[in-house]
Amino acid sequence: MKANTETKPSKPQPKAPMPAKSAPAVTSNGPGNQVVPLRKNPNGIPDYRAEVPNFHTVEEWADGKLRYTVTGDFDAPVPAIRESKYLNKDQSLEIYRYMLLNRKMEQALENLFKQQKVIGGVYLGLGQEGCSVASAYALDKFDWIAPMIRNQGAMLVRGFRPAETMMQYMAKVGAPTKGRDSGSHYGDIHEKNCIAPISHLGDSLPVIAGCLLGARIQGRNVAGLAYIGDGGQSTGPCYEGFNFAAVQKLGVVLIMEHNLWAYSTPVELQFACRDLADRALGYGVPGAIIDGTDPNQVYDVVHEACERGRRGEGATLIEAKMMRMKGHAMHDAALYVPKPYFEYWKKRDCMGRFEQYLMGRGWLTAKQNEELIRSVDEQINKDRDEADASPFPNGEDAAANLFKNNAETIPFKYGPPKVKKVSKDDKLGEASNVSHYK
Ligand SMILES: Cc1ncc(C[n+]2csc(CCOP(=O)(O)OP(=O)(O)O)c2C)c(N)n1
Ligand SMILES: [Mg+2]
Repeated sequence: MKANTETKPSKPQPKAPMPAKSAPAVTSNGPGNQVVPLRKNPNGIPDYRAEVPNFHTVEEWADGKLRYTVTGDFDAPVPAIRESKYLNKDQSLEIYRYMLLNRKMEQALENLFKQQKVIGGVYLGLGQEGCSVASAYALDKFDWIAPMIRNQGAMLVRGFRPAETMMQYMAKVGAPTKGRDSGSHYGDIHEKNCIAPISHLGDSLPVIAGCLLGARIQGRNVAGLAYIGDGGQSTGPCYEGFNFAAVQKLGVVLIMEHNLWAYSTPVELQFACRDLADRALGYGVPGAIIDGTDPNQVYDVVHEACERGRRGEGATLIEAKMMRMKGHAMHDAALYVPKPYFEYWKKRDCMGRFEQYLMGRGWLTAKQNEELIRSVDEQINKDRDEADASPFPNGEDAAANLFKNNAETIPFKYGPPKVKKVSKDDKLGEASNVSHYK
């Protein structure tokens, strides 16, 4: 497709196209899967992808109206996904099952929305399931997670049942917030170490950094997986929170989910650097670029980043490139997204690619796959019926349990604080009272 050369000069110009690199000529997923050599981007950031797409969104003004067109090679062959260095057969199949559960739960949510049984909007992670699931799968029980709206798969891995998520969207009494909040605004700080997202983009970064600092004060370095979109990464709180984690060498693993759109804003109008992972240089932490539709890449890179975090070696910034395959939420038909994008990314759908990989390795037969899909369908139907049958909360309970009882002590998760006592007579005064939490 041709670039629009008449873009208004007053508008931001599209970034210089990435060097056109043809995709490696490998399409097999069988044993002896290809080893695509690891690339580095021009700033030296490792790029684990098997291909580097070279497309761009271009603004076009016609009859006083703005619309987007695209440039680039949309017909590039689809490369096979990478082998995982760590995942065995059972783990890979478990990830695949969670991905199926994620996709089918969202299909059920979409239907519930259309039946007007959902209170508020529904935000879908279609196309991003592999990233959500495989990244959360790299966490240990004692680690933390700060999900965003499209990470319902991560919540499943963390232990929320599909019925709980559906009840949450339907504001039912059985929901994690017992019908007091809707949508994705739920978490669990007691068992699942999951920070509830709020609407304000970026604000979970200072919170997860604080959690990890708390853990360190209690004598333990843990990993904390946080997600932010290509839009949300531009916010002040995202910078402040992640910078703090970088400075304190906290194990925050930040996945920037680069899905090409922030609501209706294309990434070309969102940030001026070539790759979001380049931001790692500014923060002073290791960075990596991964294909968000390849669960093996996602798992391996997040796993290694979490291990670093647990060793007390600090934060990591990972950019996962993929595509938001629906509108921002159910109310948004995404008509502003040029069609070639959908066609290109549909061919790279994480579900199909992972299914093919598992079959190619002989880890999943067609019959086992059918059985797996049937069992996931069954579970989703059962959970949906449970959610549907759950009552709405009683009006008189609306204010119950909204605030923490001040007299209640919050138990330490990892042990009593290990802090140095500083003598009042210390000549250095305030400065020496500052513990640097190393
Ligand atoms: C601080 C802040 N600014 C604006 C918004 C409104 N808003 C909600 S979602 C969204 C787009 C988010 O895009 P992105 O971060 O790329 O995530 P995606 O939806 O693509 O997953 C915007 C602008 C918000 N919630 N918070
Ligand atoms: Mg986005």
